[in-house]
Amino acid sequence: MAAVSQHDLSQFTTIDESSLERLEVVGRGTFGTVYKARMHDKTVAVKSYDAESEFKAFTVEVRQLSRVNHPNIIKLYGACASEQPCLVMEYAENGSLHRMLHGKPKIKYSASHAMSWARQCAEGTAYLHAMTPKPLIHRDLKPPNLLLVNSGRTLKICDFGTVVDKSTLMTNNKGSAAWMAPEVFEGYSYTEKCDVFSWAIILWEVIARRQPYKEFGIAYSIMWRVHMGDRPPAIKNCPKPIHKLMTTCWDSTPSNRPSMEEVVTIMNALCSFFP
Ligand code: ACK
Repeated sequence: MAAVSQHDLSQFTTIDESSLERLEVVGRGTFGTVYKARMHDKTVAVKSYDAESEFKAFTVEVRQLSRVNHPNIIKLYGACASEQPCLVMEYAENGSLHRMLHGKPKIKYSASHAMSWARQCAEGTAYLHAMTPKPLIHRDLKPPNLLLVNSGRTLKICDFGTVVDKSTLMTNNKGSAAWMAPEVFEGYSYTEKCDVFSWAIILWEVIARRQPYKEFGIAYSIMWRVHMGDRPPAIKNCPKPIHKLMTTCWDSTPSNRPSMEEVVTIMNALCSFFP
């Protein structure tokens, strides 16, 4: 792979590969392999980009992550500009929300935890959408990209390889079918409202404790069903305001969905009922 030039990394802290001691692989993101590592006295996560095809995602991820600073977004410490580029970020000791929701053995959690994760995801995303001069759109919000720290209480959005600013014309299929807004895979240009759609599926998932559309199988059948108007089934005993929020946020028409800022306001009010 072509080495990343110092020019590409000029705005970020560059980290010398020799200061990293890789301990174990913890998983694979949409792009790159993630390792647990030591950097001096600190435990960090190192994301290595293995293939030339992932190089663009690396530069996107480093550029976007270095611009953001929010308690619900994973912190970037720096990047290595070596033959095999990598980025060094905060280590999330409690793994992903996906593992928390669907890992084995099943972990019990309360409705207030579920609501708090969804609220924190909304807070981090609303921050991205409020970035100036242009909103940032994550485009791949889903539980594997939501990490947990602080004994699972604090949620942090990661995997910024697909983030774009709003001026970029976006008609390609980034993201993952079950959380993807229909306008994205239908090939229309899309806005930050695509993140609101993904967020609604996440809200359903944390409350239902099920994986969305598991029964539909492959990505194409999910896209077809969502295009035809299918959505995850109503959750038994789900409080009406939560059901209403979910269904408005996954409306087929993006302009009918609330903004992420409005979602945060609604979630703050709803969370007060789940102490
Ligand atoms: O559920 P996990 O262990 O948590 O598996 C996924 C995998 O890598 C692909 O994203 C894990 N992961 C990603 N970034 C980090 C991080 N900063 N700290 C700890 N684990 C991470 C994630």
